[in-house]
Amino acid sequence: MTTDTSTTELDAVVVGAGFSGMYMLYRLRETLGLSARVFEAGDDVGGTWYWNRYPGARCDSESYVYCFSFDEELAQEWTWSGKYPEQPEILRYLNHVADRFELRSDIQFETRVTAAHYREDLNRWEVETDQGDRVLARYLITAIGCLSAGQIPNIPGRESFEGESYHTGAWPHEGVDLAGKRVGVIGTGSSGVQAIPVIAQQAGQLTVFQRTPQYMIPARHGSVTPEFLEDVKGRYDEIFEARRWSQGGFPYDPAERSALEVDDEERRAVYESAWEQGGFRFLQATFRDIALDRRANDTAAEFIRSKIREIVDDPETAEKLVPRDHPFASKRALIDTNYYETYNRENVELVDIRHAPIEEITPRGIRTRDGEYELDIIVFATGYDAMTGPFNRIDIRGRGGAALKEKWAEGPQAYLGLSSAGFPNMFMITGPGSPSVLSNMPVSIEQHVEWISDLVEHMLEAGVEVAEADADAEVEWVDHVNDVASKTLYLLADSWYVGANIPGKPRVFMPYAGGVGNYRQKCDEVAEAGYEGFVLHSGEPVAAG
Ligand code: N01
Repeated sequence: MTTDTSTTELDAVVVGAGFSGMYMLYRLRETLGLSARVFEAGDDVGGTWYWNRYPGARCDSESYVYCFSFDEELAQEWTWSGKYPEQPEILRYLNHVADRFELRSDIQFETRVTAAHYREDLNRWEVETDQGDRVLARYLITAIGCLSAGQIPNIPGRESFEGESYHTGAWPHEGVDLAGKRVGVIGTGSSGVQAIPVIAQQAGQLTVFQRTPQYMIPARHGSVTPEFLEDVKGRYDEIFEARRWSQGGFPYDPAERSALEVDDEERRAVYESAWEQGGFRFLQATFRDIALDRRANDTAAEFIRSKIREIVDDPETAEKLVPRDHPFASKRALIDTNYYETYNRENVELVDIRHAPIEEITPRGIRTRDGEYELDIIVFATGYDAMTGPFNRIDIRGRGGAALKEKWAEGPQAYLGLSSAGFPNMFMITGPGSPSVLSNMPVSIEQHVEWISDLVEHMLEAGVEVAEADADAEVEWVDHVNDVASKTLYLLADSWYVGANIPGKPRVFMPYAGGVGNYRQKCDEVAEAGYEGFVLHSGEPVAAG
């Protein structure tokens, strides 16, 4: 890249206008008084919640905790209508945030960042977009999400299909008319299990192509009462503080007992109660060792298997739905509404593609080893090239022109998931090696935005030009991330956490499983020790060329 007269100079470029990019902009502008521009590919704010408009899309975190906490008035004035926030409501919330803090004036929409090269001669990032923008900025902050690079499997014949096809993460904004149609859904992860029960109600016939049966916990979705909202709003300080220091970013009382220290009757009663309450409590507030000890996990898994057999009328279909090949929650725990019940409908068929794999997509539908299924619409609920995929879509180059994609070819390398050695002044919100996707996202996002903002403030006050992760500190952190993961059950599943869903992706566990509270403490200690593990350069640019 070269610098010419049309180059804009700014303090910071932020990539993405979801939860993280919006709050980062607010901090850069309002707290630090810096000039910043956010580049956003969509034509409005919202990130994940702008793109994911598939039927049934909503968040698995309860609404009263799936929100910002940085502004008390914002927290008090917003009223959620449901126990879980539905996609349109989250999008309304994020639009409200954009309006309230007048963020749009510094967000450039319909603009995708294509390249960001670090100019060592200037100590600046040179950022290019698909709209021809060229910006020089001191700080480059990625707010690109962990699950924004959609993945459609390369099934032979895909282009030949004569019907309509959609990925859940790029759902048409005007909606899709499913009435009376023969719809096929490939994929039964979080997106699929939310979409399937709703599609079943709308479509003429629904065929679900399932590769791996999953464990699901009922959401018990419903509306929230004014009394409930009044109660939580009155306790928001306490709730938000509990979120910050928790394992997963939820204010639930952590479980203290082992699943193995109680008898069968008591254990079942604990699971029944959590099953009735619904949601992530089943994982986080029943027994402390479900995610850590295989025998403890087996008790939860067996409980869920028994529920599947109770709910699903046809024993053969129930057995196809029963997960056996991985521990509960070693893939992302799934929260559902009438998922298993949906298979009792006359218009729904479950196809086990582990047993009879998809061989091709034909002009008329999907052909598995056992036969052809004729379809009008195919829905790809097939997930994402998670965590590293969004980075790989941008040509990011650091010192010496080194490409981030190449540095991460064997797995992401980042100190605290915030910064990667050789990429000075580039900060990643919820980058790999941080709790991110294992947590209630707004909690992790706020922690990162505030930590980055504090670091930038420190740099400005101390006359530090460049902050960069130290290579040794990075290696140590990545080793720690791997070590913590090895003590969990996550490595026992083929999940997107380990990149197993992307052919050729190295098998590396990408998020940090040590918990939101422990991680926050580590980040705070690093800051208090003068940003230990970072190299801080002062003064003039360090190199020319
Ligand atoms: O994607 P996934 P997702 N042939 O990767 C199957 C977040 N999220 O979009 O398990 C056939 O989980 C794949 O099968 P298998 C959340 O963090 C949150 O559903 O790999 N099938 C699987 O069934 C979540 O974890 C919310 O064997 C193929 C499915 O497609 C993450 O986003 C809502 C296949 C993909 O599941 C991703 O969820 C939605 C192939 N070639 C998403 N390739 C909420 O908070 C993949 N599959 C509610």
